[in-house]
This record gives sequence, C-alpha cells and structure tokens, in this order.
Amino acid sequence: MKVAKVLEDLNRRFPNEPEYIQAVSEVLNSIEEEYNKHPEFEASNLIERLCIPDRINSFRVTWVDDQGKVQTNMGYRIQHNNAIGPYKGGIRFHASVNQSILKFLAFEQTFKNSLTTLPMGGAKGGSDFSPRGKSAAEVMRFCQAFMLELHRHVGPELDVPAGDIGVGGREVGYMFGMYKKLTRDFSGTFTGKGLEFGGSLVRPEATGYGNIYFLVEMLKTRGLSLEGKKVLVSGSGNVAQYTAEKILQLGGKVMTMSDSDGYVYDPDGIDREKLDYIMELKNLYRGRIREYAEQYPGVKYVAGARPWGEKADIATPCATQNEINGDDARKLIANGVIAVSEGANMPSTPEAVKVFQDAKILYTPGKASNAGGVSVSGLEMTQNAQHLAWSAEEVDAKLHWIMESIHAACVKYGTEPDGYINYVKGANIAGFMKVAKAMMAQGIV
Ligand code: NDP
Ligand code: 2IT
Repeated sequence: MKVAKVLEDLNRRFPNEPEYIQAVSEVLNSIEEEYNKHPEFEASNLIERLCIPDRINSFRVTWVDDQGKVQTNMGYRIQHNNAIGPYKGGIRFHASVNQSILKFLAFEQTFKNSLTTLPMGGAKGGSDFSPRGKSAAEVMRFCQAFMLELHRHVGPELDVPAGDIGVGGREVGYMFGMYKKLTRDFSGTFTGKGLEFGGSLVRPEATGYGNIYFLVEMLKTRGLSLEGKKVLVSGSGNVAQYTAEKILQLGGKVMTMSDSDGYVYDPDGIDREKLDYIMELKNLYRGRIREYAEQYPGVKYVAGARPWGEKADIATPCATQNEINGDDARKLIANGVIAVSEGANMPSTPEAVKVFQDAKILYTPGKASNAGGVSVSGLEMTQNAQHLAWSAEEVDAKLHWIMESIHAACVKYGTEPDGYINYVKGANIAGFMKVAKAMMAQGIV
C-alpha cells in the first residue's frame, strides 16, 4: 500500500468529504508500515475494503412541527464494517450532520470498537435535525418519523444504535419505543436505554469516566497523578459532564466548560455543587453555559471562543470534531499542558496532533480514550442477551479493566524507540490488526 495513492483515489471518488478523508488519512499513515509487512493484505485489497463502508442507508425524514408545518430532514445509517461483530455506534442529531461527518465517525468507530476487547463492528447514523429550540413533542415526533425508516436496518444481532451529540436518554427512549411498536420485538436493539427497560447502570457516565480512567493510566507512565491538576474541559453535554465528575472524584480541578456559544472559566474551579447546577441547567432546562457565569460571581464568560487559551495542566476536549486547531495546540503547549485526553471524536486537527506529538506530551486520540461509552454499550448488549442486569460496581469494574486494556494495547503497539508512547499509532495498529485478521479469515465478501 502507498498511502498517498489510496488517499488520492478516495479523494477522487469522494470529493466532498473532508472529515472522512481526514480520519482515513490519520489511520493509514500510522498503519502503513505494519500493513506492508503483510503482502496477503495487499493481495486482497484489504485497504479499500476497510476504508469504504459496507453500506450507506440514507433517507428523507418527514415530520410535523408544533405550528402544523411539514418539515423534512435527512436521515442516515452508515454500516461501516461487521467483521468482528454486529454493527454498533451512535446516532447524532445536529444541524451540521452530513454524509462526510457520519462516514468519518463510522470509520473511527470500527477501530474503536475493535480496541474495546468486545465483539462489535462499526457504524454511525444521524440526521441534520437540530433538537435545539424544539419542544419535547417535536423531538418525539421527529424520533418516531426517523424510526419509520431506520427500523428496517437495525436489530440486536444486525446493528445496534446508541446516543451521540443531540441524542441522549430521552431520544433513545423515543426511538426504542417506536422500534418496538413497528417490529413488536422487545430486544436490545438500542443501548443507552432507560434503566427500567433494559438500560445498563453506568452507561450515561461511561464515556466520561472511561476518558479519565485512560488519562490516569497515561499520567502513571510518567509517575504523575490527577491530584491537584487544573483541567480545561470543553463541552457541557454527556461526555463533558461525566468527565468533570470523575476529575473531581479523583482530586483534579475543573477550570472550564463550554457549549457552541462560548465557554466559562471559573478561577475557583467548578466544584461538585456547581457541576450539579450545570447538569440541571443542561439536562433539565436545556439552558446555555452563559447562565453559569450569571449564577456564580467571579466567573468569566467568553462568547464565541473555545477554552484552549486558559492556563492549566491538562486539556480534555469533549464537544466535537476539529475543536482544537494548530494555534490552539501551540497555546496549550506554551501554557505548560502536559496531557491531552480526547473525550470527543477527532477533536484535534492533524496540525494540532503534530504539535502535541512534537512536544512529546501525553496525547491520546478519542478512539482510545472515549471508548468507554461504547464499551458499556457492549456490556448492555450482553446483559440484554442474558436478560439480566448487573450492579453499578460490576459494570464500573469492567469499564475500568477495559480502559486499562486499551491503554496497554496502545503501549504495546505505539512505544517508539526513544520510549515516547505514540498513542495514535498504538490505537490504530491495535484496532486495525484485529479487524484485518477477521476480514482475511472471512474471504472476499
Ligand atoms: P451532547 O449533545 O451531550 O453534548 C455536546 C456538547 O458539545 C454540547 O455542550 C454542545 O453545545 C457542544 N457542541 C456540539 N457541537 C458543537 C459544535 N459544532 N461546536 C461547539 N460545541 C459543540 O453530546 P456528547 O457529550 O454525547 O458528545 C460529545 C462528543 O463526544 C462528540 O464528539 C461525540 O461524538 C463524542 N462521544 C460521545 C459518546 C457518548 O457516549 N455520548 C461516546 C464517545 C464519544 P451545544 O449545547 O451548544 O450544542
Ligand atoms: O462515538 C461513540 O463511541 C458513541 N457515540 C457511543 C456509541 C455506542 O454505541 O455506545
């Protein structure tokens, strides 16, 4: 394989998909050497079969808003690869959603799920529907209309969706309800369900907790701990909230949180009580992070900006893709940041990643550090298949063990001759090899 040639071909065939090409480029560059040690891979054109999704389902979603107006949105489910298990991955509802973004997410999910140690393939879906400003009734009608199409493509052994940006417990509940109505099948076809109907304890917390378990493992490689460290968190949704909760539990200090309008910087740190306020503000009232600065005196709110210029020891982006660019990365390094742990998917641009790695700080890509969410989704699938529910302690212990295993795999495949752990390389090679071996064993399909 010659990476430049593969990328040139993909660019020609998919010219308007920058996020997809960005994600593929990162993975191919780090697996090239390993791939070329296996002539049998090239002989079966494994690379194109791995980069191009198995299937792209796209459809129109039609629904009626509160004013009686008929609205249309696009719906998608991209089934990327099921070599190691049923398709698995979240659903994103956000105005920015398009095929390129979902293709990048489904591609990344395939390697992430491989890293989890559990048998799950990769998929992603969503819609350009924006839940922001919509009434609960509108969100429910939209979810139901979305399921009228999606139900044909999913099932407990076929494809199991879950949440992502704009899709939390409320939306999963509505989609599961409609799936059940249409198919008359009560099965584990969604994860992230309510606890009363098959959801797993610790699933809401899992991505954020896993992110911090992974960060702690990284810090340990340099004899460091989280105790007393100042942390910049971006986002204020599911991943950011439970990332912040775990940082506080382990003695760290949360300096910032954000949403798409701006960020807050709290010089005293966002403590437990203030985090409760943010959780209520965001989850119950669907408010804006600006309101935090109105609630607590001395807090700075910066509209239209991201928190990366603030001084801290650690940064954890938990909002969205490409939210840290090269300039942001240089600011973080200049301010003495020692570790960056990605809660979001692909939040750092390729230039930012290079800045972190050149500075030899601890840096982990989301496919390793945010894999806790889908891991507990996998555990939810197991519990559903067994018709059992495990205790929070049991799930949390398994999550902890999985994050340690992912870290160990990154160290195994990513340690460079000078001892620097290249977590990007480690995660990509470890994730890739398992999928590649499974694909080779299953023939040209
Ligand atoms: P939520 O919808 O709960 O929260 C998203 C947060 O990010 C909100 O604060 C939102 O602000 C902000 N945000 C979203 N889009 C943008 C944007 N374009 N620019 C700036 N801020 C933005 O989503 P999650 O917390 O679930 O997801 C966050 C990230 O984590 C995503 O990258 C997702 O793919 C990833 N992830 C999620 C997992 C999960 O289990 N949920 C698992 C693994 C990864 P606002 O309210 O203004 O929109
Ligand atoms: O990006 C992700 O890993 C998720 N949004 C979670 C997917 C899942 O199936 O739990």
